[in-house]
Amino acid sequence: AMFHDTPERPELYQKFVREVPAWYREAKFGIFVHWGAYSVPAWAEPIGELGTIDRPTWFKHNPYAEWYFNTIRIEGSPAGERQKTVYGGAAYDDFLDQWTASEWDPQAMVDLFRRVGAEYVVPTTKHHDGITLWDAPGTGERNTVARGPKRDIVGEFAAAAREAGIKFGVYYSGGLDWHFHTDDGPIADDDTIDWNRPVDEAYNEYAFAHVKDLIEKYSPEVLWGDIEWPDAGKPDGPFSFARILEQYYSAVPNGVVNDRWGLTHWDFRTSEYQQGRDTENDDTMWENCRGVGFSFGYNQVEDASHYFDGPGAVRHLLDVVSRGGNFLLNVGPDEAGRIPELQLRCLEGIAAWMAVNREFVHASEVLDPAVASASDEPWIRWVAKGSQAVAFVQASGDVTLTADASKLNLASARTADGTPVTASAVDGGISVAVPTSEVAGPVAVVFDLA
Ligand code: FUL
Repeated sequence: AMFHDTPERPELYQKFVREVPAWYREAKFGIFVHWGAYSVPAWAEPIGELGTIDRPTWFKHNPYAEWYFNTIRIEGSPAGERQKTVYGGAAYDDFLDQWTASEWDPQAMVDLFRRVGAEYVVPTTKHHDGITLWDAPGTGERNTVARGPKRDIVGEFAAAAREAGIKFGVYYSGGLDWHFHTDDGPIADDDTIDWNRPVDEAYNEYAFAHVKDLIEKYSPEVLWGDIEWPDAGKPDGPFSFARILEQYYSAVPNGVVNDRWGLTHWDFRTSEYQQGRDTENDDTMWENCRGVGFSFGYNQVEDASHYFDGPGAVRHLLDVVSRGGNFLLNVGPDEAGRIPELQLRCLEGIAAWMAVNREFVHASEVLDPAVASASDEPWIRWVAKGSQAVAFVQASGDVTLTADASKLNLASARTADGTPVTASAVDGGISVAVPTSEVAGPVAVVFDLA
């Protein structure tokens, strides 16, 4: 395989470059889960998508509910005001004890994700608040086994994923840990010195022990790091990230690693909402992530106007897949472990669509642009699946597809269930009579390649 990554990896990490395992390239769709003490207040201002808001405004009015512990410490922030009026200015860690997980059924949750069409699930194991969702070494009582839920949430997710037959990954925030290092105040802008992240040897050994433990206990197929790896762990040494990678790939040969471990190693790049979208053009595999709304952690302020509905989420998935990426859609459960109504409605919409169309998403590939191309009016995205070209069309009636009619077998045109579709060559493409679909969302029009 050819790798033309920008940027160039340091020498120490070059030996880890390898072909991305097929299961991950073919997966196309995964579910992210952000669940934490922040799911108790579950509060943020839904101001918009990451990458579309100026940074000081972003931090002070942060739409990410999982950033609550940071946002409440920003002078004059509405979240800070709310923490005073609703919770009497109580310490953030009180939310750990109020987090019950009382209704959480991990198997039912993961079975739903499987039905939605996800091939992998990636729960947070430690977010920026530093609370671990398993009994992590060195955390004392500040984890979900000793306090709050009193459960090994990571272990229960791993077991449920294996039972459901989908892959299991772990999100781990190595870059930010506001418990380990909070003295310098909150992050209020990008120039808050490198986000005050802990970089020293002691923190590195602490984080190293965590990731080592996650690998040994749960053999995750995805290592999804966030923000950075502590600087002290980047050069070679007994607690370096290189040692973690050696351990990881020998324990989990088909595992994959994302690109948020600083300038070290990655199997795939990441974009988030509108941020980092230039990585989507790399020659490397990439994955876009976002919430159903504007937050990863559950935000009770959001309503239907902020959320994807089922067809909206499906179109986002197809847009990503048609360009060669995977889509990691986040779910934010409430403190009891239920999926809030509007998120559930979105997931059920995706599940209904997938029941008809999944075979054209899973293991599909980017279609040669000489065959056909996408459009927004009407909304059309293409993929290749084996010897077929598939147009996903969000419209019904006579629609013109931008395509080279000589490269497709027009007589073969059909819907997902095999019903014939009338197709004829016209100026600039192919005119097709798209039937009304029984499920909400784009209709698949399938052609054999000529
Ligand atoms: C970001 C984090 O800051 C967000 O809270 C979220 O976890 C997202 C997936 O990554 O960098």
